[in-house]
Amino acid sequence: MSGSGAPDLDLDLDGSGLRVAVVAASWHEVVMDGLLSGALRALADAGVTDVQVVRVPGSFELPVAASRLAVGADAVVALGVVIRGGTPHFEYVSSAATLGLTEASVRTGTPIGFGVLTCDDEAQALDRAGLEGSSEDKGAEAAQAAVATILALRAAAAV
Ligand code: DLZ
Repeated sequence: MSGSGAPDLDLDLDGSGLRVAVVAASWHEVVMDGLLSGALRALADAGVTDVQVVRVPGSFELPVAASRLAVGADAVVALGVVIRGGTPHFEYVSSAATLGLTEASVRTGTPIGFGVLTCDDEAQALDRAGLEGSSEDKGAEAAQAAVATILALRAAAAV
């Protein structure tokens, strides 16, 4: 999956007054630092001032934390990095995070921005982490997606 075709969500986002929770895993520290910084920068750029950051051990723990936080927040941003190793663990952790976050979002009705990188190696993850030299900023994109979705739902009077 490539980043080409991604929309410019940051142009007109007005997230003032929103409560946003950011749940971030802790594996792969340098990449996570980039994702978290990108998400916080994007939220600040959108005028979101009520931001709660919760760190969990790994990406497997993201869904339960996002699910709880979704109850008291307008939107949630979930951040993690899963890097393929030599065992099937990658598939289990990646799909648990993906399916769990989808389920949490649909069940609670709270948008959850998906900022979980699933990469073959660390170089791929660094290239998407919003760090100096990265070509993509997936933490920022996930935050913008979460804010854009709750704003779209509010504009449609769906929430
Ligand atoms: C165990 C594990 C492994 C092997 N790799 C990663 C990873 O690349 N990224 C990540 O976020 N978490 C990893 N974990 C930890 C699991 O997500 C989880 O924290 C543990 O299995 C404990 O429940």
